Amino acid sequence: MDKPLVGIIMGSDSDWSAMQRCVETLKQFGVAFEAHVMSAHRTPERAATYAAQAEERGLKVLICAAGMAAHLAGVIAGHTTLPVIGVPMKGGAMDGLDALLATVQMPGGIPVATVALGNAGATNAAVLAVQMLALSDAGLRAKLHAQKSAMEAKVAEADAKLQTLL
Ligand code: RP5
Repeated sequence: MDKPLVGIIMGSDSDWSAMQRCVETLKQFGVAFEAHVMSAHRTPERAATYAAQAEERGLKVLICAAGMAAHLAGVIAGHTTLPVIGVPMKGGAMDGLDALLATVQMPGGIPVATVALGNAGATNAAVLAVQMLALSDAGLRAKLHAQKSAMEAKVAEADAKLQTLL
């Protein structure tokens, strides 16, 4: 396996059902990654050490998924200069609105690129990470263009099918 370029962290294994989409998407693009469960609250030292060592270990982008009081992405961002993508997870009393606000509302100077809640966010975090890596990788850029064309073709096909039903 190639050296991982993307580090995925989940606050809990209960985040996996959404975050498997992130893993699947990175696999589709052939991007090497690693994935771990660690928590800003339950394993704060482990999370801080992971973030502090990520750059020297060769990681380029970190993706952090957490729900409820979702501090994971922000804490990780506080310990690294690598770009951090935050994925708010659905669930809890507010079904993810709490996680969305906790992830996105970072103080100036410590950005977390926050994507959509839940399943769509898990996919989009992977695509955004690929877009970042593609800035210096022509092969990945070509794959992104191909993905866009495939999506376009799928919508055109759906539209054509709809016309036959009218
Ligand atoms: C967060 O709390 C996790 O990221 C998860 O989304 C949520 C609930 O965690 P569990 O109680 O299911 O482990 O820290």
